[in-house]
Amino acid sequence: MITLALAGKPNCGKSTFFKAATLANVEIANYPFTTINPNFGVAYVRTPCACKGLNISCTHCVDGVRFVPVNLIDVAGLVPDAHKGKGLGNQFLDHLRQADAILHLVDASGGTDAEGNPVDIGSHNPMEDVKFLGYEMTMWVYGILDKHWSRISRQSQGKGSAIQQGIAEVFAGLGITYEDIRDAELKFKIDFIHATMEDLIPLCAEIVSISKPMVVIGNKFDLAPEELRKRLAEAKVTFTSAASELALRNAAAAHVIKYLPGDPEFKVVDERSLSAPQKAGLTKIAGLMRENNGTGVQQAVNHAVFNLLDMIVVYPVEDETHFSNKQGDVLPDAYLMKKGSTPHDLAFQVHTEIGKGFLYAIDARSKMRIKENHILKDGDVIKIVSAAK
Ligand SMILES: Nc1nc2c(ncn2[C@@H]2O[C@H](COP(=O)(O)OP(=O)(O)OP(=O)(O)O)[C@@H](O)[C@H]2O)c(=O)[nH]1
Ligand SMILES: [Mg+2]
Repeated sequence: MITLALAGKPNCGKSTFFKAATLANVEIANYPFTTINPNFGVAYVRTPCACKGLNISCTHCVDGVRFVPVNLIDVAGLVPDAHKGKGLGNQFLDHLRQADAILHLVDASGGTDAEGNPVDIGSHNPMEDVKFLGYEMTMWVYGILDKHWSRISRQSQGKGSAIQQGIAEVFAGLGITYEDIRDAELKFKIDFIHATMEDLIPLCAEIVSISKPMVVIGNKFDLAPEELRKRLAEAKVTFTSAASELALRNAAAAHVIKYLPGDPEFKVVDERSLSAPQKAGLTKIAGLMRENNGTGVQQAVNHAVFNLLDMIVVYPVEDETHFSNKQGDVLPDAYLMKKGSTPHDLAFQVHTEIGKGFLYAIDARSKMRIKENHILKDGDVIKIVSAAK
């Protein structure tokens, strides 16, 4: 399953975002380093369910909206110079090893200083926070490489290719390959035989950018002064109000409103049941959603999965006539797959044995047999025919 991680300075709203996206009960507070141990949970990407276009009814979506699970991790806050031991240091960045992409939250309201302490709204420039995480992650990778460097150089016996191989092995867990290291060598003109650790910093930055695609999100949009919104928007930062999303999800769970994560608006179920403060709170959130086309939380998760990670949603079925499994359950599974995946890749994702025994696939919409190397499209409903039972 895809894993996304929330990272950023303390107090920018990571745990609030996490709680809104997963409805897990985690601690949220207006001071830095509330979270120390990471929180792990399940969030969802939102996609139109394939049943919509097929005119069939399915029990795995809500009014044609399908939610596909992804893992979400909320880690401790990181401050500038964490790699030198500031704040809690950067040890916990190890929790990001398993993340496929990172949602970097900044406090768009300018109400959190460089160390994560609450300050007056607008008194800190969040643009300063946009760049630092990439640098701290680079220095985290650098620290890992530093630990292995003398062994790698010693064992390479002066052979550049052995050094590249050694570095690739250290970062294999991050999905880094020998070719990635060779490309970086050419790109940054690194002489591995004579390189000092300093010379390897651009390589470390490259390892971060290959292995951890990142999107910057301006949270606390609800409090953000116009000027800061403008500056962040110019830097292509998208906005969220995690606190608003959390309020909406709680209100929806209590049946006070009708709202699906990612909806641009919500509907109050019964106006008369609301207290005056509830009404005022919801009115404020409604205004904010009109400005931002929603609270931004679901949009951020979707952006990470569909744009940063280039995923599509594919539905494997066993019975192509009824778009179901053998028990008649319609569209029982929705899989996130990398763009460019083939039916054979899907077969492996369903089960290794199904993949090994793969014979051919059928496009359930057209009922046509499709080639093994056919490229799957978002929303495809596919029957795999495999020699495996
Ligand atoms: N107004 C507003 N407040 C928010 C929003 N998101 C979070 N907060 C508040 O910001 C404070 C910090 O929130 P947390 O979610 O604990 O922040 P964090 O990034 O997890 O902090 P650490 O665990 O200390 O790193 C809390 O008082 C939240 O209620 C938001 O979108 N709008
Ligand atoms: Mg936290």
